[in-house]
Formats: sequence, structure tokens, C-alpha cells
Amino acid sequence: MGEATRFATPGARATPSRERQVESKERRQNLWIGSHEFTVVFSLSRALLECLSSFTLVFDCRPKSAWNLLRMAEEQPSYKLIYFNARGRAEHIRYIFAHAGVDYIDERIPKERWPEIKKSMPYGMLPVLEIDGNPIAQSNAVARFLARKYGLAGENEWESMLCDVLVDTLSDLKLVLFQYRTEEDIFKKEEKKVKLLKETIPFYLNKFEQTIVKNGGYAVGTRTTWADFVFAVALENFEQIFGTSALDNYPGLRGLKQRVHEIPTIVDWLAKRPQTDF
Ligand SMILES: N[C@@H](CCC(=O)N[C@@H](CS)C(=O)NCC(=O)O)C(=O)O
Repeated sequence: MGEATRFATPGARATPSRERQVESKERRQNLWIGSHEFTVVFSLSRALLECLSSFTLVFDCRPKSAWNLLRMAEEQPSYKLIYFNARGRAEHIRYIFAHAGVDYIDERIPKERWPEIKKSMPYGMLPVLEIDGNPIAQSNAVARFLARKYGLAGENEWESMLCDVLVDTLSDLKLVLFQYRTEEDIFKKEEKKVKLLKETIPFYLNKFEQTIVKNGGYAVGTRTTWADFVFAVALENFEQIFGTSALDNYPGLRGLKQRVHEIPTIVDWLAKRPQTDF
């Protein structure tokens, strides 16, 4: 379809391959180490691995890495994230994959191909995440699903709900920003800018600031959640639109963005992601 790149964290997660769906005594597993793909052949049967695994309890001689690798490969669905060549509504999903060390295909559809591809998407929009070939729409439904699966949705149901509250409220603000950015009439645009800077933005950012300061730099609870990623991505765009001084009155928000962008897995992603305007 479009430009696709496979992203993997070296050795952290095995690439789910089509071969694993084929019954065989011998397992082939594709691993990505840096930009090199290796095929590892597991010729031990699962039963034998299980047996070795229980042996370990007594003698601690289990081939842990092989066993863990096999188990992770079997549990890991195959993912293809389809979006345009932009950060946009897909970037927080990419942060989740990077943070979880999950291998996925990052497919970026060129604008000229979109009209043709649009028809085959569930609701004619992107992003779409294909999970084992099933196309799933709605960026935040996808992000929430992945966040739960990879431990980024808070400590409990309550925190999970608080993540949703912040993400949805931020979406309200992003919608107003989007309406401003896409306004073509220069006079209306100026009017919108004044209202945004004087009322709308301070209203939301002050509330977010209070929450983040109260939580010691986290959007929710005391650990990184997908809500932090949504904030980090949005704040990067915010600074890009209004300049870096736009966050001068919000040290908590600026600190959150900085903290997220210093997480090693995210640092790696930022260094290798394609550079795009938005
Ligand atoms: N609520 C949806 C909105 C998706 C959406 O607006 N996608 C835009 C790009 S950011 C799109 O596909 N535009 C192309 C079109 O509508 O043809 C989500 O968050 O996934």
C-alpha cells in the first residue's frame, strides 16, 4: 500500500511470523536486532520446553531466554499500523509500541494513494491498526487497547478511567486548535487565535497543570501511562504552533513532556522516526 517500516526493539520481543501458525515440531522465529533480521530455529518441542521449564524450579537450569522468547512470540499478535506520513493521530500509538518494545509495521500511505485505499478502511479514515489482519479503527480505542495490554493504562480501573478523562478532555482542546489551524479566512483566524490564547488554552492548560503537579509529574497516578504519551505528543505540536515560550507558565506540563521524551525507549523512537511537519 504505502511506505512501511518494521520497527522492533533489539531482542526484546520476537517478531510474530506467519510460520508460527503452521503446526511444526520445528519453530522458526524472526528476530530483529538493529536493522538485521535473523531467523532462529527452535527445534525443541513445546512439551520439552515446558518440561525444562518445570525442571528449573528445582535446578534452575531452564533455558529462560529461549522459553520466554517462544512464549512471547506465541502471545504476540501481528500488528500493522496504517496512517499517513505524519505524527497526527497515530503518534501516541507509536509511543506505546516503542515503550512496550513491540514489533509492528508502520505503514505510511502517500496522499495520492489515499482515495483508493480509503474505500477499504472500516470508516474511511486513518489510523487503522491491523491486528492479526483485522482492521481496527479509532486511534484512541486502539491506543487504549494497547495500553491495557502493555501495562500503560494505570494501576487499576479507576486510574484507567482517569486516563480516559484526560485524553478525552485533551481531544476537546485539540479540536478547537484544529479548527484554528484549518481556518482559511485570515480575519476569522486572528479572532480565533485571540480567543484561544486568552481563554480556551489557559482554561484547559491550567487544569491539566494542576493535575500533573498534584501527581508529581504524571498525568495519572505515579507511573507512566498512555495519557502521558498523549500529552507529550500534543505538547510537542502545541510548542510547534505557538512557540516554545507557550509553555512557560506551565512547568508541570513542560516537565511531563520532557520526562516522557527522556524515557530510553521513547528516545530511541524519536531518533529513528521519520521527520514530518505534524
Ligand atoms: N476519531 C478518529 C478520527 C480519524 C480522522 O479524523 N482521521 C483523519 C486523519 S487525522 C483522516 O483519515 N482523514 C482522511 C479522510 O477523512 O479522508 C480517530 O481518532 O481515529
